[in-house]
Formats: sequence, structure tokens, C-alpha cells
Amino acid sequence: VMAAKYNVVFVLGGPGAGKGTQCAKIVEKFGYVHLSAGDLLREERAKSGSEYGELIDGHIKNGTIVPVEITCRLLERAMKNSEKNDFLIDGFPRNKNNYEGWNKEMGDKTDLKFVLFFTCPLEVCTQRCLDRGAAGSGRTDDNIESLKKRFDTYMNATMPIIEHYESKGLVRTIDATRDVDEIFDEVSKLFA
Ligand code: UP5
Ligand code: MG
Repeated sequence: VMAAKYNVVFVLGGPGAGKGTQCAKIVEKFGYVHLSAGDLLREERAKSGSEYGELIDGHIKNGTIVPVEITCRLLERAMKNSEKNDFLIDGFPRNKNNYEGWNKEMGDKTDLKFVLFFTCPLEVCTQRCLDRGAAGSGRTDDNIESLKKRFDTYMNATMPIIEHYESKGLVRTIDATRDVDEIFDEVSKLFA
């Protein structure tokens, strides 16, 4: 008997587009498990004795992307530990390395339902992240230098992955410039 596959929705969009905010609301209303790849990496970085701490730290400050072996292992471990079946995977896959590594390791174990894509202009996203930094997020990448690099990576490395999924008919695009509840009304229709 084949084991049931994990159901996965990838959640993508620029830095500060509102991925985490909307995921929290989806969890509340539809009972998914939210796994933010960035949160898992920050958690791993914070562990004393993590052999990857410095490497992760460097990538986050520079807005570059941690090798898939690390991120994929964190995601798979979190999926197993949750003992649940439906996952929002937020902020992943971000580049070709992520895409290929995930498919190789997790492709057969997962069923990709769709890709939830939040579009939001650079200026709006940047302001949200700067405000969050000013409010004391403690994130080492909520500053203008890191944000420029995060956007470069997003445009150059992540957009091609979104376009690839788009060509397979898997992308559900949501305008993320509006207020949180308006956005969530539209998001809800995709999960209902
Ligand atoms: N906010 C949210 N929605 C709003 C709305 N509709 N109107 C007004 N304000 C709104 O929101 C950001 C801020 O905006 C918050 O203050 C929120 O209140 C407000 P949030 O929901 O946090 O947006 P999100 O899209 O989750 O932004 P985040 O900064 O988390 O996105 P990133 O994609 O940049 O960050 P992530 O944590 O995913 O990745 C960080 C880094 O980790 C990457 O740059 C990379 O270096 C590394 N990484 C990898 O290497 N590999 C991975 O797989 C993942 C990450
Ligand atoms: Mg986030």
C-alpha cells in the first residue's frame, strides 16, 4: 500500500508581500500547517552548535539563497514532525537549485496543489519591510541594503520559477497591495 502523499501549496511573492500574514489566516480558517522556509532557516541559525549557522546568516543578510539540501531537510523534518498532511510552504522554492532539489527529494512524496502567488510592487514591499524593521522585527535583512539584494534575487532567481509554474497552469495570482482582509477574502476562495 502506498503511503498517502503530503498535500502542498507553495506560497511565493516578493519580500514583504504578505506571505506570512496570509498563511497565518489560512491556518486559522482552513487548518493547514504553515512552514516558512525563512523561519525554519532563522530557527536553525539560532541553534547553538548548528554547523550551518554562519552560512545561513550570510545568505539572509545578502538576500541570497541557502543551498537546497539544508532547506529541504528542514522542511521535510518539520512535515514529518507535524504528523499532519496539508502544508503551506512559504517562501520556497526560490530558485532553480531549490526547485530541482525539492523535486528530486520530495517530488514523489508530495502532491503540489497550486502555487499561491502574491504580487506587490517593489515600493510597497520595501516600505512594509522597513516599517517592520523600524518597529523592532529584529530581522537582519529589514534594512535598505539587504532589501535591494532580496529584490534582485527575487527578480532574477524566483520569478523564473513562478513563470515555470505558470506555464504548467499551477499559479493562482493575488494582488497583495490591498488590505489584509480584502486579500484574505480572495485567498479564501482558493481554499474553500
Ligand atoms: N503586511 C502584510 N500584509 C500587509 C498588507 N496587506 N497591508 C499592509 N501591511 C501588510 O509581511 C511583511 C510586513 O508587512 C509585516 O510587517 C506585515 O504586518 C505587513 P509578511 O506577512 O511578513 O510578508 P512576507 O511576504 O512573509 O515577508 P518576508 O519578509 O518574510 O519575505 P521574504 O520572502 O523576504 O523572507 P523569508 O523569510 O521568506 O526569507 C528571508 C531570507 O531567507 C531570504 O532572503 C533568503 O536569504 C533566505 N531563504 C532561503 O535562503 N531559502 C528559502 O527557501 C527561504 C528563505
Ligand atoms: Mg515571511
